[in-house]
Amino acid sequence: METFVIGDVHGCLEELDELLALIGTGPRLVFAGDLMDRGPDPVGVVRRVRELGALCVMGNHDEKHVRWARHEAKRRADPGYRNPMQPLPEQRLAEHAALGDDGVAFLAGLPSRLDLGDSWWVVHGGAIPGRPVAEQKAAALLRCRYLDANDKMLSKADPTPDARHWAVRWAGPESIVYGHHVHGHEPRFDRANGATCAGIDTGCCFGGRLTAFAPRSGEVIQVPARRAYAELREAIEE
Ligand SMILES: [Mn+2]
Repeated sequence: METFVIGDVHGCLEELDELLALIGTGPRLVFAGDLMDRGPDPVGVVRRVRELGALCVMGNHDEKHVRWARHEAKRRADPGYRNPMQPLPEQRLAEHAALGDDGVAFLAGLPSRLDLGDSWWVVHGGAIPGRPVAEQKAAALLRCRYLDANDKMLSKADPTPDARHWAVRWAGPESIVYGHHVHGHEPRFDRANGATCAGIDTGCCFGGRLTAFAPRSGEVIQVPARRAYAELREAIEE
């Protein structure tokens, strides 16, 4: 069976439905995470992914809602407890409420990595070179963008002059499909030692495209965004 991995949907339900129609009902579907935030209907996207029975890895935005729910539950149980997170903007708070306990539980159950077989893995963010994907920490799998000159993960979104994107440094043995980082409107492929990194966040919520990629055949299917729902500049900091 062919597998299509779908990049960061970020609430773009109309574009997702258009993409699903192009893929058809045959292939297995795997989502690269970040279903939530930015686009117009994140809760509808979560509902759609669940209806499809599709696999999905956890994105940093999905994880943020899970973390928020845990802190708020503690605060409800103990009025003296202070939620240490930066307050969610009003719109995201409303979307969080609309997710409900059930939606939050679904997001909380998402794995940080998925093994597709044939030495292909799916993660949301990235991986640190020199360590098997199965042994990577969740912090890297969900959030990695740039590495310093010693291949240490940089926590700052703004790269230092010697920073490299992790996929440029990845030399396998596994091949990895990832989202999280918008390289442009086309998927980006970095290849070394027979391993491939396929970056498939093509910025739909920023007015780019929503991308599906089939690792086995290399097929790419894309749908253009109906409009830009968020600004890329502000998003880099998240
Ligand atoms: Mn992300």
